[in-house]
Formats: sequence, C-alpha cells, structure tokens
Amino acid sequence: MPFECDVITLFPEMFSAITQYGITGKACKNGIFQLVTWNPRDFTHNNHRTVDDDPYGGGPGMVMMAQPLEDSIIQAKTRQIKLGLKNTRVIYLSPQGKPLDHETAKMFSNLPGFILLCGRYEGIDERLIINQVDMELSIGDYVLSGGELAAMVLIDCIIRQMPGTLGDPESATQDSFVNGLLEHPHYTRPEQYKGDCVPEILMSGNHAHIRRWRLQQSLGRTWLKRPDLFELKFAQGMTGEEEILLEEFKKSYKSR
Ligand code: 4GT
Repeated sequence: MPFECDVITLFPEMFSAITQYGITGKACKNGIFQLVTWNPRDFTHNNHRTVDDDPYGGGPGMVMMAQPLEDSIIQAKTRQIKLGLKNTRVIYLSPQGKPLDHETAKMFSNLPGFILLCGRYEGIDERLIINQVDMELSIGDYVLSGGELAAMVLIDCIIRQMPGTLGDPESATQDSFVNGLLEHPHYTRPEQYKGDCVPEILMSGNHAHIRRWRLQQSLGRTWLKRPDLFELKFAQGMTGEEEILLEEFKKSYKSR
C-alpha cells in the first residue's frame, strides 16, 4: 500500500516539483507514494470563484474562507476512507506549528497517509483550523507566502525515510540526525583537486579506521557548527569511544 497523501492547495501545479523529479518522483512512479490535490477554488459557489475575503477587524491582506476548505477536506477524507484508511489526520502547515524534525518525519513515515492543508494570503479563518485541523506543523522560524513549499519539504523528508525509496538502503540510516549528529565530510574522484588532497585515511582501505575517523568528524562538526544539537547528544550520553574521539578532535582543533 502506498503512502496516501491528499493536499488542499490553490496551486496544485507546484507539486510537480516533487512528483516529477528525483527520489520523490521515482517514489510516485513506483507506487510507493500517491499524491492527490484538491483545489478549494473548485468548491466555491460564487461566480468569481473567490476563496478569500477581508479580515474582520480590519488590517492588511486577505483571509481564506472556511467553506471551500472544509468541502475540500471532506472530499480528501472521503477518498482516504474509500481506500480503507481510518481517521486520517489533517495537518495544517503554519509557522505556529510544532517544528518539523527527523523524529517527526520518521513518525509520519510509519502512517498510511495524511491530509495536508496549505494556506495562502494572511492565513485561514480560525474556525476552520479549530474544527478541522488535527495538528499544526512548521518547517522553521520564518514566514513563507504559502504552505505549499512547507508541505513539499515535509513530503520529501517523509518519502526518503520510507523503505525502498533510496537506491542505497543504508543511505537513510547514515544520514545526518539519525544518530543526532551532523554527517562526516564526503569526497569523490579525483584524488587531488586544485591542489587539495582527499584525507589519507579514506584511501587506506582500513574500514575500522575509516569508521572511527568519520564518527570523529561527525562529533567534531556537530560540536563546532551546531552547539544546540551537540548539547542534546551530550545530554543523551556519549559512548567512551565517542568521548575519546571528540577530545582528540578538540585538541587538534585548538592547536591548529
Ligand atoms: C511559514 C511556514 C508555513 C507559511 C513554516 C498561512 C499563509 C501560512 C501563508 C503560510 N509560512 N507557512 N508552513 N515556517 N505561510 O512552516
């Protein structure tokens, strides 16, 4: 059974960015993932097919009206129920949501599907959010002009979590954040590029040494670049090996 994703959006064409390209495109083609869009404009009852109106209380911009969104959600839910999916969650992408992280993506990748709601303008009538939305999710502390890019970010990172979507099944388990650390650096041919050599150890063929070096790089880079992530890792406890490798990294960093 594919992951069933219904998206409520005024701009369904935007989603070709994920359905047509790369790993996510392949997942669509292979039936690992199914995306269906619903345009609230198709559920309007007025001649101008308007989906937005002025904010009560005044102020700039427009607000998305509840009714075309509610009718879209009903259609999406009906489709999911016909497929046998029970109590599918409706997720509203918004800056006020729970921040998306690796753990949340992994949790979603174990569900059979969901319904994503994309806002435009200043946002959505609060009554629709209260009555129809099960969860709000944010992709970071910044404002976008619509929820579509956020929905695609969420879909992309869920798809690459799912078994069978990456060429190399090990890739997803070696990724950043899987072990709470940033990734080690990567190198490929040529051995020397504009005078810069590939680290000697990667050419040694000694896989135990390479593993230790990569772990050390992961620890060191997380300590240097993402002290916030490093604190979490530290609080969760490091192995003896990790502590030794990090101390060694710090020493050579400070004496450089
Ligand atoms: C930021 C995010 C998001 C927006 C985020 C409603 C109208 C929200 C425009 C939309 N901005 N959506 N999901 N950080 N803007 O996730």
